[in-house]
Amino acid sequence: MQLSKETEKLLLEASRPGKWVPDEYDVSLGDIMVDWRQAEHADIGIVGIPFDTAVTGRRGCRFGPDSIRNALVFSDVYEPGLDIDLSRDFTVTDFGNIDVLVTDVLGTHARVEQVVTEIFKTGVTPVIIGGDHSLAYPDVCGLLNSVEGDVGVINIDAHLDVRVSHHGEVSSGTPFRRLLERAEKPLKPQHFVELGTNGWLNSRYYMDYCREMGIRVIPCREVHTRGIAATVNEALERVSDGTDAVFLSFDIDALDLAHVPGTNVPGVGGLSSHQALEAVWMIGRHPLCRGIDLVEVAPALDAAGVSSMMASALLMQFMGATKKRRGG
Ligand SMILES: [Mn+2]
Repeated sequence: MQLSKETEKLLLEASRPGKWVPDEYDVSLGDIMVDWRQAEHADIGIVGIPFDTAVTGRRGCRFGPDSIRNALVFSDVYEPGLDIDLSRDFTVTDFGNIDVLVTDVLGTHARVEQVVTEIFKTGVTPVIIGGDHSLAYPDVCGLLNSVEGDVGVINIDAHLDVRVSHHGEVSSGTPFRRLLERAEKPLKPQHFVELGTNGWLNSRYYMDYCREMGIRVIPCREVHTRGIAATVNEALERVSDGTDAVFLSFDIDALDLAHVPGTNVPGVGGLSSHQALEAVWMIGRHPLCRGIDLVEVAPALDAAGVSSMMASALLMQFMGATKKRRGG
């Protein structure tokens, strides 16, 4: 595969941890990864964005990509419940981490948009590891740049992330408003679903904004009441109606704080691990699904590394779903 020389310069090599248990029958993700420069094609392209400068509260998710990658490479490539084996007829590569500008949010977004656009154009399904949620803006722009028509987005998140701004600044609370109000090729409100909104963590002002725009918000309470399958199916129907591609933005704080303590604002009453895995499995298998970003894992705020392990499991689930989507 080839990226332009300018884009290649924006990618830094990620470190590769070694193997723990050398059981020849145990195949982990690290064993099957290929070098994208040598591969003709890949189904999945991992890319990290070590950037948390747009977080307004507790920072630390700039260390998410390497921590999650560390859990990912040790994950076995087979899941008995799904009966999916990623080591067969499936190619995973790692583009490394994007070379961010630590004190420059918009400059970093421009770099991310450039890299992600090119990755989408190769036909690879990107697995983007954040980093803070401001990055959903350049991630979705990358998809918008690479398809003719409209794009649908499901945001699984405890928060709405449609803030006006913090002092006029771009932040981890503003990405979806920026996409909805962007001058050129905006995200259409009817193609956007917020799922998992929960806790005493959101303002009525922003809920009213979503209602007035015609955005479907499925609060986590409704997910618990109606069930994950019914609510995710509804979300998929909406975001795929009249669009060419679907993107999943997954803020780890959508999970209950009992499952994920390692994030800026952990939420009470959030999704369980099982619900989150099922949601990713359903969305990743949809014929229009083109990629995922998983954001806001802050290892320094974590307990025993469980949040990174959870994030890794969700991304493995997404890869399994991608294999299924591609006929594997
Ligand atoms: Mn968020």
